[in-house]
Amino acid sequence: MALSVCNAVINPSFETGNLSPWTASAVNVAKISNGTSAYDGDYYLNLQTAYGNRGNTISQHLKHLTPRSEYDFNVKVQVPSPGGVEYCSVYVYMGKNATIGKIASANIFNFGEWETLTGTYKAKRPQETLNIIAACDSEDSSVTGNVWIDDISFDGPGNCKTKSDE
Ligand SMILES: [Ca+2]
Repeated sequence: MALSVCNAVINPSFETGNLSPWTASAVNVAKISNGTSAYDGDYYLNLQTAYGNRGNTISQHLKHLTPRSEYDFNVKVQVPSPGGVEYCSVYVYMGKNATIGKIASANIFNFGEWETLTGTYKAKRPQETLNIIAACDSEDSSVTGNVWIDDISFDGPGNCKTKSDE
């Protein structure tokens, strides 16, 4: 039997209209928005970055991963408008150590268009935590930015999640 490839992320495009089962690093910084601006479907995540050019993070505990298998990561990101920031960055990593667990990163200098961020990751355990952190850079440390996120995939072999897991 051929192994099927499936997305280990639940609510990958925010089409439930809620953040769950994603969690955010701070209260009220991760808002699900509805509109024609979405890259995929009707909803996307509007993640507000933190003061002082620092980041905010969304995380999801992935299940049913196949250790030692290669996974392909994809996410669509957009900085909708400058709003006083020079650029924003998105950094994706697995687990608690952002250096060891790095999957992908990008600086975003263009505003108002979706960009694709991709990476690969070799699973280490059946369950790992995916983290996506967004930060924006401004000379004014009182400025926060906004990064939109949509259509997240972490595709790998086998052990696809079943409906009962959602
Ligand atoms: Ca969506």
